Amino acid sequence: MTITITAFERSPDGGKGLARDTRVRWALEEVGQPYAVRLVSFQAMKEPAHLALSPFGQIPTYEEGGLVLFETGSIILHIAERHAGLLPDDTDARARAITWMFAALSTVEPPILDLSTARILEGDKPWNEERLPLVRDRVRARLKPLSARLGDADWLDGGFSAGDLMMVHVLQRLKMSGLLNEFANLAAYVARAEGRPAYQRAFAAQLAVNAG
Ligand code: GTB
Repeated sequence: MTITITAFERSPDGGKGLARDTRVRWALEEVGQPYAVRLVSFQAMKEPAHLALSPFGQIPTYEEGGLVLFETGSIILHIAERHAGLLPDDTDARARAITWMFAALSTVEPPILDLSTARILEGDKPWNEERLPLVRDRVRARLKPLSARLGDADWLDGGFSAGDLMMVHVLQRLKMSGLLNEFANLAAYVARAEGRPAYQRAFAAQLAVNAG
């Protein structure tokens, strides 16, 4: 059955791979599933046809036969559960990998999003200079234990999993901030994941849409 995802017609990052369709493209590449992409404009995302797929008017969405999903956590879990390559066979190891997906989305990503908001949307506010260091410290408060847990391992729990995919895509958003480089093993972890052929294919596919 054909898989169709949606992505920005033109991503605000100009093809750095930070928009969330990249993590879904990456998951599909890891499991070797072909997919089609429907590009949507910011205006079309808020119109009824897209709102029927994504109640919040966001990308990415995922369609497969009669199934429609939104939320990258759900989409990637769906992909990982149906195709080999992103979750271990052992049930306990599988549960731990899924736990890392949730950790990425509900514990690590929120302060990183706060930092993006503080830098991009609130940069001109008179209180921003005072607030920014506090927001950066809240990101560090997540990176420090993550770095300690990863230690010198390649991946968070055994082999590469959907948990690593999600965590790496969340961490990539920190590159411009300099915070990732404060934790050498996390910077190396992100670079290691970016070296995966599946990531390279996903990155190139989104760049082909957004470059130029
Ligand atoms: N929780 C949802 C999920 O994980 O699927 C969040 C989805 C989401 O935030 N989608 C964004 C969106 O559609 C695009 S990815 N925004 C439009 C809207 O809400 O109206 C977020 C994103 C956008 C741009 C960059 N960038 O340019 O660097 C990075 C990330």
